[in-house]
Amino acid sequence: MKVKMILPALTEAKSPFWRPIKYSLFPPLGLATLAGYLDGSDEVVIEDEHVEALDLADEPDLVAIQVYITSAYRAYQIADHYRRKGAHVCLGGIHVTSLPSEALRHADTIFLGPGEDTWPAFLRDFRAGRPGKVYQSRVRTLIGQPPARRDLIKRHLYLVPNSIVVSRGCPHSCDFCYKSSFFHGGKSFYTQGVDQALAEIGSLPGRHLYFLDDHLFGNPAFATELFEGMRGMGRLWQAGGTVKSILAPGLMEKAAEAGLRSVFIGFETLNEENLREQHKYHNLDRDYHEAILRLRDLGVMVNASFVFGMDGDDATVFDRTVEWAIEQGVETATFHILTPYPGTTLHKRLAAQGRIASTNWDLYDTRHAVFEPARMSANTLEEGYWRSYREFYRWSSIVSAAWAKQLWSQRLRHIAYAGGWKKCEALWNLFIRARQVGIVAPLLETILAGFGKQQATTELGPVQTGIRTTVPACSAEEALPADLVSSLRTLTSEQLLRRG
Ligand code: B12
Ligand code: SF4
Repeated sequence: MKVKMILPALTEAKSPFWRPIKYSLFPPLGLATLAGYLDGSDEVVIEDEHVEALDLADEPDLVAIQVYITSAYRAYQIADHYRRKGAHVCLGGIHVTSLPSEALRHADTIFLGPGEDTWPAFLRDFRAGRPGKVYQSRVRTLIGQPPARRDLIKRHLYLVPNSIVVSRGCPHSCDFCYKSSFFHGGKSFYTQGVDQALAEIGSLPGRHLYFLDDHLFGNPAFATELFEGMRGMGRLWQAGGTVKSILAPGLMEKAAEAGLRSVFIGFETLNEENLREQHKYHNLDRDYHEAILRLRDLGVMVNASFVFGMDGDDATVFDRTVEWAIEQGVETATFHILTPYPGTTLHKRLAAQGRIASTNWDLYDTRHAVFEPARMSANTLEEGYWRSYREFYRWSSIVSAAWAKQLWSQRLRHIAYAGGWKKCEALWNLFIRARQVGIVAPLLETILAGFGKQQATTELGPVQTGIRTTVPACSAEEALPADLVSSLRTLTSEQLLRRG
């Protein structure tokens, strides 16, 4: 059987003029995971429109398309095309799960929720000549799943080919998050077995890994065992977590020892009223400042994530948030406009209040105000969002934030991180258009490894002291080039993760 798997791209990712690096970061891991369930005799290809032109002239028997909200229209166009050609078209992913009736108009079969149980069930039915119309995931487990078909991924087209997911979902339920709607009907947080996860990590080439888990630290027992197993593997990695998990005693120390280099943290807002409104209770009464200092002491960088437009926000929120992040010496920040994804609690609330202003899914990219904010206009929200990025990444802000640190080495490193990111966006664009991203990646990896050795030295002392006390200020010159490269890798891959 000829099977074609497609990750369609949103328009911005295909621009002939400007291609943000974020679309060339991670391969389509979800599709590679599903490909693991196909037979050895099946002929399968994965095409990711973010990094390559689709071959629409082929004649597959079965087409599987992953649909995100911002690529939904393109996904439907491709689906219609293949249905006209007589292929059996399957649509799945987050947007399909949110709006099944919309997706059904363009598919022979749709899949709701994660695909580990439904996709193999469908394949059996399809081969038996009786494919169903709708498959709803109910059995949620990663134990014993076949390995993802990473051999189908064109690694050279990605800057971070080693993305990995060892858990699914999250133990929390914030109103704006896709989690509750996507995992509806079954478990909403579960992990692989530790041995299975370590085996997958061990199978990945190079040193750098990016955990795309919603909350890698969400199950502390699992995380602790995983980090203990990773110690000594020589990996350098990045992940996402909550303020609560960062403050949890002992966990970050183990993560840092295992090679953690940066964490994406959902601070979301500095306003308690907002946290309550969004049911983000795990951030309430947490000392954000302490979390940042804790990571700094461990030599782990912070990518602070903020959401603007919650009901407690007025037009002053932007400057206050940016100032706070600068004062805290945060290396990088990711800002988002609150976006009511269909299926979320937030969407239900705003719809009931008649405040949804647009259902053009292309605008649901966290850069547009698609609802009516409570205490400012939509224009003010969008302008404030863009201003926040400009202000945070001004040279004067970068220098001020760097000065929140005590040592010259830390300050210079900070300047290299933030400055490098801004300067190198244009450079990355060139690499992408020349299809050279993969050539750069191993080079970065090599230099990153150099930085890793230096980091390992700091770990000889008490973990808590980290870079702050064990890297002398005069070693800054040595640290800079590798740091800069490390930061490029970190920043580019972190900037727009999750709601970015
Ligand atoms: C990595 C990532 C990215 C990467 C790359 C994505 C990629 N290559 O797949 C980058 C940085 C490019 C990115 C960009 C964006 N992202 Co993003 N991203 C993620 C992240 C963190 C992980 C995705 C992942 O790999 N998951 C792990 C794999 C194994 O699972 P999976 O892909 O979901 O696949 C499983 C199921 O969905 C299902 N499935 C999927 N497709 C199909 C198809 C069939 C036929 C079947 C049977 C099953 C099936 O089966 C798979 C196995 O279980 C998610 C958060 C999350 N946890 O999902 C956000 C997330 C998907 N991103 C999101 C958003 C908003 C964006 C952006 C709009 C951000 C922006 N402002 O630009 C862009 C636009 C993306 C686009 N092309 O349209 C939202 C999506 C919201 C929505 N309702 O669609 C999420 C959920 C973050 C959030 N919490 O809000 N993203
Ligand atoms: S926003 Fe983060 S903490 Fe909240 S439910 Fe989603 S993944 Fe979990």
